[in-house]
Amino acid sequence: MKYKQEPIFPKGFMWGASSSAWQVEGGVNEGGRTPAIIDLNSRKKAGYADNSIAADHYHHYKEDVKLMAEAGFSSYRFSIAWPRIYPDDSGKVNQEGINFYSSLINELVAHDIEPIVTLYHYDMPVWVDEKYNGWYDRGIIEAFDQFVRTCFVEFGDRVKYWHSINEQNMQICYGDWLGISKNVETWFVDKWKVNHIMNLCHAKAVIACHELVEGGKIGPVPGYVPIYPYSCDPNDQIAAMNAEEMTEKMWNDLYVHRKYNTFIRRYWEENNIDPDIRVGDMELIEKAKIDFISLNCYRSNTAKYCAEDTEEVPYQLNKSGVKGNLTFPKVPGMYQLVVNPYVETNDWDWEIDPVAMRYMLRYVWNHYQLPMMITENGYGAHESVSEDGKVHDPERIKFLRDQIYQVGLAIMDGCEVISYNPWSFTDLLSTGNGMSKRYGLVYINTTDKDVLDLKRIPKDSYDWYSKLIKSNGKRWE
Ligand code: BGP
Repeated sequence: MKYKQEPIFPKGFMWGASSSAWQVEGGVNEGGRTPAIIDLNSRKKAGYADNSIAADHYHHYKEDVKLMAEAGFSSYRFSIAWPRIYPDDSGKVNQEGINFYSSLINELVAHDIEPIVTLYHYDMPVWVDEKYNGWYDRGIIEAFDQFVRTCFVEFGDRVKYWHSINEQNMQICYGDWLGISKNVETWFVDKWKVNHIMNLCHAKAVIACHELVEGGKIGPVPGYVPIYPYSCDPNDQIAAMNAEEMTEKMWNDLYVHRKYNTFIRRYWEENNIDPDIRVGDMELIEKAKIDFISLNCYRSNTAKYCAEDTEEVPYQLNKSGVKGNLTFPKVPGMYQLVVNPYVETNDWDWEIDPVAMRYMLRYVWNHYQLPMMITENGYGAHESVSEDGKVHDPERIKFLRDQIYQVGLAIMDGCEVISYNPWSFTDLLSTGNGMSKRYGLVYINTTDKDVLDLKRIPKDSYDWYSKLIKSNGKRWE
């Protein structure tokens, strides 16, 4: 539908940006923090910088919050590093870790910025990984519960918006890349047990939040990639639905309806998969009623029919940042992903598709009727400082303008969206590309090879975004 007026964002809409602890903080050996499984991810997988310094937010958080405030932020979505709170197996809380986050939260509150906190964004303490074999052993459920309860008690007086687990679906779909699978060979079966344990952790967090945080609200953060059928061939439509089920819908159904949907149960039966659901598990999940759904959305995908006798092809993400290095998966009998001729792509072959944002919000609203926030959305690029000492990022401005406009249209369509937090506030480590793939509204002067002065340089997109949000979504120029 075309509206007679520009989109109107509701009063009180929260505008901010997003980060995660291991990607932004640095200071990995400071304040009593011990190693996390993700610490070496970037260097190990592709030779980029690790997170020992990252954007050094650990030492610059006051300066960073000041920049957020100057831009007019009303929210900031970040995560708490589990190994800063429980650095070892002793069961003793690390006061220095509590102090760090408490101080960051105070700083935000003092500047009228709503803290939106994610409890788990890939940084499982190594001691938990060693003791419980990561997410494979049910022992992790109690350890996770202890961690989240501590966070609710320590920060719940000031933090009212919480997230359980970041992109559980992506961690399961890309277990190897995100460091949670222990054995690639058996992951096809193992992942459903791991996923079930994660669901139990999510459920515990939801229940504990409602118990311990007065007025606290909590939701999941699925990584969402809207999927279109390649054509009006009915088989392509079914393929798109299959892809949707296997990469995102079954998770969202579980969070909202608090039971596994029939599609995934039939899939397990057909493939002789036992997700190890024990007595009492589903009762626990049933109690975990979420308050909203947060969505990380960067791109869209397109699915096509894939015959049973097709040879299976695994998904290979483009890790080089040179266009043309992504291999779409083929899942025989289910779906294959293909190039969408209607959309552009970035250097990592990610589709640039603003309409997907409106489509996703409409889809999720239609299915679940829960308030939504955008917790990630952004434009990753190779960037450097220009001769004039500034960072000009017109492509990011275009990307954000187009995407936010579609958020506005979805709101006009009747969707309840409460907050928009693009990835990322400052440049920070990319999951697979270190500092080579930058997303920030603020440039961080450092590179994968050399640690420079870490100066904060607001990019052109920072100024543009600031004007837009100070007008509550009215100034688009
Ligand atoms: C999301 C993750 C973030 C972030 C982002 C961008 O899936 O939640 O942690 O990294 O993707 O991805 P990348 O850094 O690989 O470009």
